[in-house]
Amino acid sequence: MKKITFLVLIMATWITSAQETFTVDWDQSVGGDGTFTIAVGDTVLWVWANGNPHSVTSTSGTETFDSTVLTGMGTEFELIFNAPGVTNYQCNVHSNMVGAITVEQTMGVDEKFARNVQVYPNPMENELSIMSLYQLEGYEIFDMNGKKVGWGAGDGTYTSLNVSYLKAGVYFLKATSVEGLQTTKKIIKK
Ligand SMILES: [Cu+2]
Repeated sequence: MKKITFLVLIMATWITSAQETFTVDWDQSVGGDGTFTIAVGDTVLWVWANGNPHSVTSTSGTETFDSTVLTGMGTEFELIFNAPGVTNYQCNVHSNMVGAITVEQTMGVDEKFARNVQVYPNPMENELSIMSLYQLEGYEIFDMNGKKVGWGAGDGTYTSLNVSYLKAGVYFLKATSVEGLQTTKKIIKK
């Protein structure tokens, strides 16, 4: 009986530690990229990143929520996603601030990192943006032959880089999180 209790405790601890909180800087620069994939039990925390009025309002899907329109830099709206499914949401003030939260039953941390690194525009011209749900430590760019042709430090969850020096072609961008998680995305220079 004691052994079983102990096991249940370990399981409970493990499940708890797998749950994470992700912070989204919520302002007009988000554009259409407030889109993430998380696991059941994870929390999304939207933080007003400028002094304009914003809302976090569901429009369709699994969950229904509305922060109402709030004003004030640093204002927070937090939600725990406990059901698998997809929920679309928007800011009721700025029609370009939209996103979707996909909630999976279970997801390993490596997969969660990989699925939440977005690079755009792709194909790119002179600038490339990397958006990540995790804080980025840095990035590296490799050409088709595996030669490293660019690298730099990450800038939190939103990193913007100048890629004007790259010739037209196919490249691979390797992103590394502060925790050491890595993922590689194919990028194309026009
Ligand atoms: Cu807004």
